[in-house]
Amino acid sequence: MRRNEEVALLLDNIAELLMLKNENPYRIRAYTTAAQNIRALDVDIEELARQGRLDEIPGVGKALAAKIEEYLQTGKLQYYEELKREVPIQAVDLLEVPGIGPARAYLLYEKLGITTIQELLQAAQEHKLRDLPGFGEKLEERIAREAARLMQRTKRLLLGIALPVAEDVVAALRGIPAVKAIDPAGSLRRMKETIGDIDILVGTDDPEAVVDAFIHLPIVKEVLAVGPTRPSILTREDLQVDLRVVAPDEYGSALLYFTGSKEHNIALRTYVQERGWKLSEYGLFDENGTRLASRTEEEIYRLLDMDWIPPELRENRGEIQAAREHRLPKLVEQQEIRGDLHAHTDWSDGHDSLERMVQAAIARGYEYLVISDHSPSLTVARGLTVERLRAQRELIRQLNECVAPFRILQGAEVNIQSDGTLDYPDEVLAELDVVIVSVHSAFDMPIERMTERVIRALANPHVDILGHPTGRLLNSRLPYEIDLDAVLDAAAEYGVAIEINGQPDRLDLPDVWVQRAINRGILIACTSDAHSTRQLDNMRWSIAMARRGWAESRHVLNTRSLPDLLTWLSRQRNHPRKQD
Ligand code: DGT
Ligand code: CA
Ligand code: CA
Ligand code: ZN
Repeated sequence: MRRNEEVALLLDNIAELLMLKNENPYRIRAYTTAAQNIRALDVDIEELARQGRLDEIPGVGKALAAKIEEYLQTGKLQYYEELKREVPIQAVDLLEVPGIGPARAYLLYEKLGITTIQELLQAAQEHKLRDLPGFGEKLEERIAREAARLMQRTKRLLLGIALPVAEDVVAALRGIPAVKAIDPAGSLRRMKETIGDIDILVGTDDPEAVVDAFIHLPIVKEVLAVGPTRPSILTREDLQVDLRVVAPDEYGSALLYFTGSKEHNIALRTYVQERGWKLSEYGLFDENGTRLASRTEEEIYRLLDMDWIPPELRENRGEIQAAREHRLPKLVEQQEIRGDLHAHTDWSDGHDSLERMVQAAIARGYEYLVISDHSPSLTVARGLTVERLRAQRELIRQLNECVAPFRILQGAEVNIQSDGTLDYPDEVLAELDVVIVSVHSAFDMPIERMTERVIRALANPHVDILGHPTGRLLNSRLPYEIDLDAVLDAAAEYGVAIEINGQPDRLDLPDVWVQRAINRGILIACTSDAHSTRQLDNMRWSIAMARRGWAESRHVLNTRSLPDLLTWLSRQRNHPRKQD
């Protein structure tokens, strides 16, 4: 009976849309009547559909039966999608919220200007809905609940939030004797920028002991499922964690399968089938069904004459071919990073003092740290005036005497103004060790102007690094419109490095563009963009994106030693650029 109400709602929505179109009342009633009769059914509508008996429902003729069948099979109804386009409801997204049909969506838009589920949730929480005609307190509460649920469902978790939770679970379970092997799997293991759900794989001969330990972890708020192979919990932070429990001798094939991506799995399986073999979560099998390997991923790849593929590359972007030809990249690793190229202090919008940031960088084993506070036009971030910038330079000079051979470099994160000029005069930029330029304002520009703006900034000979090149904020702001290929061409021509900003909600440059940048010979700057000492650890997420973009150590600027970095910086300043 799972989908009966869903179908009834769909028909109600169609009726309301027809009403808004001033359609014939007779047609409209046909839909509402059918909806009522479906609600009154005491059988599962999917079952009726399977038996071809939908038209036995009172009020459901052949035409309507076909529509219901289309919806049940595809999750979509073409007719409904077209109706939504014809009827002027700005707020079609709201129709996904149970309790809101077209008439109410129309009213919400007319009276309160609401067009998104987020705005709806906010209005409900602020009790703005209860006084609308036909709403009331009860409906307002229901809408708040349903909107919150939908928001949860559509939002993906940031890697930087999900992975630490998963690692806590893994660490807690690793101590249990029954656990023979355990790893985060799925998109987490591939270090994707956002995560749909947290998948963890366990190898054990004693599933009951593992499941029991799992559902009694201190982080558990609610147990969602307790099955012996697929238990699932909700953490105190409301994150869902799914455990997959397999036998130790199938651990490798299960890990390969559950790491994905789906696209990688499919491509790999196709390659295996071409050899007449078979690959599943239970193992690699030959043409006679004999199991050839299943215990480790390495064995499976080896039997396929492939190198082991790092999870970050398993996106079917050429890694299978490369593994067969033994030319996978040797991906950059965090230990190879010699310093951080982008960090803020309490001189602008950071939380910690310059001294503490430096101590924290030294504690991480770095050789250098670039202090890059904001420039003056970013007033919300207390951007540094030229005088304060020079005062900071003096402080850095003094500190450098105490911390040598560690080296503090003075940089700045300089705003690219809307015309592509920079927020400090050239003679001030010339005093800085490192100049990062970023767009922090006027995001809403036609693509040609935005592209010209950024390219013009890169043409300034003092510029070393382009900061967060797309401007996206995961889950909240789309990238601005920009021709990134043209920007990368300019960066390659001018010798400017491109940042992978490690803030968990930025991860900007995105991974696919990293690959395109390094193919053009552009150097990547892996940065934390730390605004506190702890955030220096954002470097991990930046490296993850570099790896997903196939970057090796030689592609990353800050794997260089201090002297090599200084050499690059001085050459960079003399790199020929177009003057305008
Ligand atoms: P997510 O959770 O949306 O961030 O992405 P994944 O990659 O973690 O996907 P998920 O959680 O649906 O499934 C985990 C892994 O299981 C996935 O990466 C590969 C494998 N898998 C899931 N569904 C399929 C499928 O239909 N075919 C194949 N070949 N593999 C699948
Ligand atoms: Ca997943
Ligand atoms: Ca999953
Ligand atoms: Zn910054």
